[in-house]
Amino acid sequence: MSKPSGSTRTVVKSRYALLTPDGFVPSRLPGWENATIIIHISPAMGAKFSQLQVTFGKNGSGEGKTGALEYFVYVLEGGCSAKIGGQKSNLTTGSFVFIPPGTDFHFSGAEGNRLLIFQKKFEPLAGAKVPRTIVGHERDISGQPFLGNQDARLQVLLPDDLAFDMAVNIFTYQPRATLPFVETHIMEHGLLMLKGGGIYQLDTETYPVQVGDVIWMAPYCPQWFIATGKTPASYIYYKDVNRAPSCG
Ligand code: UGY
Ligand code: MN
Repeated sequence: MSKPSGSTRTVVKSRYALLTPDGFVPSRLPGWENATIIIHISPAMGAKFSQLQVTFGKNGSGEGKTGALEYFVYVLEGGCSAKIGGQKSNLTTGSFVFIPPGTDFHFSGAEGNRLLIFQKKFEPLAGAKVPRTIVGHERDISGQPFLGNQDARLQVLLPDDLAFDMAVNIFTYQPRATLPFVETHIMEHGLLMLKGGGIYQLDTETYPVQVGDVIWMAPYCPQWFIATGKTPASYIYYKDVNRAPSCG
């Protein structure tokens, strides 16, 4: 008799993970009230950053201080009010906020509104100022052809400035467009599929991916993507950038 086992597309390996919504289990976090929090990626799996998804319930809110961390908050769905270091903003789907270390924050949203948050320990750069709070919207950032490919476009949400040690980009692929080569690099990634679907190659394996799926790629995890649906595919992803490797 074959051994009984549950069914999921989730795979967790030492150098990458594909996490699918069927397996998500909520956590409660201090400072967040009436909100369901899924911790997608964290140092517990070997990453050097965290990726979280927040879904507000009725009168949902979240507040705290970033401390040694920097946060990148992206509005996945719905409106949201933010107060960052005393500055108030109204956010809509596609808005984003970069919150520097040592900054007070407060978010509130209507029931069902969703946020994606990347958190990383900020590594200062000698001689450079600590980046300030940024509030922006993806619609104001044009997609540039990736390595000359008009069908694979990258929106770079944070400034290309050495003072920043994280990048967050949205990559949009027309049907059949691909990453041009199998990338293998020191930077790690946290990724959420926003639209469409495709096949992700992680190390030597390939996996079908769809909206809501999460991928963690450790440094040097070979990676490649092809959009396989009839409509464009897009994903938002985090990347650590602009700092020399630590040599012990
Ligand atoms: O920025 C990147 O490394 C990006 N091209 N990687 C990816 O989409 N997996
Ligand atoms: Mn990459």
